[in-house]
Amino acid sequence: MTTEAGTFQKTACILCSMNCGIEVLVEDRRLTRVRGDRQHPTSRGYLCEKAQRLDHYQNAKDRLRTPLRRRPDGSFEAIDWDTAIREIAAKLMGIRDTHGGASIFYYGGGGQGNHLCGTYATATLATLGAVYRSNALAQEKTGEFWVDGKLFGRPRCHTAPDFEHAEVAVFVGKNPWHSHGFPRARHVLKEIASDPGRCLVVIDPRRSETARLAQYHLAVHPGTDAFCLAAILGTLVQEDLVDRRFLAEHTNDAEPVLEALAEIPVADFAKRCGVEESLVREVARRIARAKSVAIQEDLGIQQAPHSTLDSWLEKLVYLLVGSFAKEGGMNIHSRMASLGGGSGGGKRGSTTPVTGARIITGLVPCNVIPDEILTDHPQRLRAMIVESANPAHSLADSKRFREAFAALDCLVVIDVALTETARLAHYVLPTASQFEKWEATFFTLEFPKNAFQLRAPLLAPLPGTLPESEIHRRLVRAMGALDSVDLAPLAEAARRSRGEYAMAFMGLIGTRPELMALAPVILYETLGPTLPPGAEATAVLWGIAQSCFMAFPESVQRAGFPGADALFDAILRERSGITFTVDSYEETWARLDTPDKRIRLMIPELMQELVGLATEPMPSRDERYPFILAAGERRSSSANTIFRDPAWRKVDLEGALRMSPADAADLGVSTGSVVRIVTEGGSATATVEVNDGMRAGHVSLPNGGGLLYPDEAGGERRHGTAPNELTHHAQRDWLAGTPWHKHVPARIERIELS
Ligand SMILES: Nc1nc2c(c(=O)[nH]1)N[C@H]1C(S)=C(S)[C@@H](COP(=O)(O)OP(=O)(O)OC[C@H]3O[C@@H](n4cnc5c(=O)[nH]c(N)nc54)[C@H](O)[C@@H]3O)O[C@H]1N2
Ligand SMILES: Nc1nc2c(c(=O)[nH]1)N[C@H]1C(S)=C(S)[C@@H](COP(=O)(O)OP(=O)(O)OC[C@H]3O[C@@H](n4cnc5c(=O)[nH]c(N)nc54)[C@H](O)[C@@H]3O)O[C@H]1N2
Ligand code: SF4
Ligand SMILES: [Mo]
Repeated sequence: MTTEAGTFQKTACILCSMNCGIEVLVEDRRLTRVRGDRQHPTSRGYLCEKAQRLDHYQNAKDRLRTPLRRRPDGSFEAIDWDTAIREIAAKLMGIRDTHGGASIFYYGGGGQGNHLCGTYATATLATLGAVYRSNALAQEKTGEFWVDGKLFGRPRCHTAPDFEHAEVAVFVGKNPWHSHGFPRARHVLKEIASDPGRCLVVIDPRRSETARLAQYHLAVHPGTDAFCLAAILGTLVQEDLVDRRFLAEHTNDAEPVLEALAEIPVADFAKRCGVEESLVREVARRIARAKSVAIQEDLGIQQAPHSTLDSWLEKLVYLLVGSFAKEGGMNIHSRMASLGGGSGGGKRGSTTPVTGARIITGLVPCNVIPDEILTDHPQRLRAMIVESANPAHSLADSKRFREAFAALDCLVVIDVALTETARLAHYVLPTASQFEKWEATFFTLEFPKNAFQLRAPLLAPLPGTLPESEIHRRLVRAMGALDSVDLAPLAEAARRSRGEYAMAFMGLIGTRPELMALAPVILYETLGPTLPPGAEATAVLWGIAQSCFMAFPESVQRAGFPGADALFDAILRERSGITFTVDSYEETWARLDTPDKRIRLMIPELMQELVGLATEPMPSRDERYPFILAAGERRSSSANTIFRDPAWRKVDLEGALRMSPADAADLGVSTGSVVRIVTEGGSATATVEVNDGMRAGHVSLPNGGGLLYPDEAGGERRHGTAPNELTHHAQRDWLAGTPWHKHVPARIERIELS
């Protein structure tokens, strides 16, 4: 759209999983104006304040402009692309040939705004025979995915909360006012809060921005959600508020679950979690009375003790009242492509080779990665490719990750910036930014309408950088994976017609099924040239459109696409994105993946933990660490590590440690005081903010702080506190291995300024 000021181009915000549609004015390679795109199918013009700051990502001072190679003394030297690709290919093939492809680990594959790199990486991994991979999901969502798998048949039976229509909306360890997590979050929250017939329930130790809007705020003691959720469930069962008809018609194994819940000592559990029993009961009754309830859990429980158990209990709340497969409730959504990890085609067990940790949705638990490296076990990991992630900063226990990375024979990092992880690499490959290439995410998590947006580049790649699709193509070629394959007939078929191409492609895979794992590169090289100039990287979406259509034919047809090619054409054409599936609420039943299409209410692996709550000893007060630190809160001034330039922040410039007025008085500190935080994992300094939303004994640091950034004087400086200098890799869930970032025992020491 053109205005007097110039041309606005459509793309999306890359700062959180909502990927709100935006229109951007680009002037002299700067993103000078950003506004919401009203035509975007889910955000419909909605934005939060952070999107205005996207130029700090695009034009950061520490953008990489050339491949780098580490010298023996640890410094970097610039090398050209051909050298980089040749050397990396040779090095990784050498490791593969000596130790096997399983010793090469892949971490990342996309952040909040970019998932195409992970798609192309599968070809590189297949060539190397790599089988183990992970990403940030394995330090937050894998426990929940595992529970979905138990209840609904498969982890990919992931549910969407229908807050737009829910009578009661419940947030457990989730602060959507800042973190979003569903479309147009602030509008929807305000709408519910202002409607006397509806209500918001928030379970959070902190009076968060969402809790301030809520009718019911259950301010639990940190880490006691299992007691709170069990008390709500106990009330539902003991006051006979469950939907017996729903349970009889749609679930198996309800009896043992109901029996266990009938035994929950509600009063004791309410006391244990620090919430009035009457409030717990009132909330349970309100939920039971509602026509519909939708619930969202997030990091406040996923990164705290009992996290996988909490996910089960959270889901039991809506299942016991039958708020499933209906408007305003929980429904199983479609997807454009899966978010979990595949393998590179090699064989992989269900546990990791060194520590035997459970692999969920193909992802190795992040907390065990150092243990899989720092050992003399013959199957240890020896090389790593890190792409679009900053694990040396974002995973628990940065110190241990630095040790582990130093022990690798080869670490390759593909990023836009010189991150904390890139600094430890043997090779760093600079990639074009998300506004300089075709991009998309597979955060397709909505129901009953689900949307997907393919974004076109707003500007040309920064000189010296390449899109990841081209990086992986070059790596695969350098490793010779396609040397024996004649792709000319495929390219020829693509020039003739899409139909002939499909036949030729299937023919090739039919005779050589092992080539399926290289499909992204094959599509890029053969279908790519027939697409708009420079859009080769979108060729992989032709394959993805085929599998999406095969998985959800009727839903895609209801969205107006008679076949996969019509879907692909619309993806390529529509700059604001498309609604690719349309469903009725009944569809949720069809998506259940249990043999009898019934929900399996009982999860035997978690039953003992549930029953054990009643006799769990009270945590003894550890005088060394009297506080619980939530390390990584989402604020208006946090955006993972996507913004590295500290100048993007308007408030909370150094990422304050929030603390209750009572604790501040005890410690003799006030807003602006500098303190030392000491934990089992390490120590760090922070600036205090006295905040009346905090409970006594609970302190909170923002997510994403402590990044190094160039300063005016030509040096660099660390801004804020890096939360994972304080976390410890051993503090994790026994089942899913997810970390307890939100529950770090800590001591706060006043720093006397001399
Ligand atoms: N502004 C902003 N938004 C973001 C991001 C960002 O960096 N900045 N990151 C995005 C990403 S990657 C994610 S995963 C989401 C995460 O989104 P959220 O999970 O909503 O974010 P957090 O603030 O980490 O944690 C949510 C809440 O958990 C509470 N909490 C702490 N301990 C406990 C506890 O023991 N029990 C309970 N019940 N609650 C507890 C905290 O007080 C906090 O209010 O946000 C996304 N959105
Ligand atoms: N203590 C503590 N730790 C946490 C959390 C917490 O709450 N507390 N939150 C956790 C959560 S939920 C998450 S999701 C993780 C997030 O942590 P990570 O998964 O490490 O990811 P991001 O911080 O989102 O960083 C994304 C990386 O991608 C790079 N990048 C940006 N654009 C591109 C591109 O186009 N291509 C490539 N190749 N790279 C690009 C950025 O420079 C950055 O290095 O952090 C986790 N860490
Ligand atoms: S909610 Fe805010 S940060 Fe998230 S995508 Fe939308 S504008 Fe960006
Ligand atoms: Mo996340």
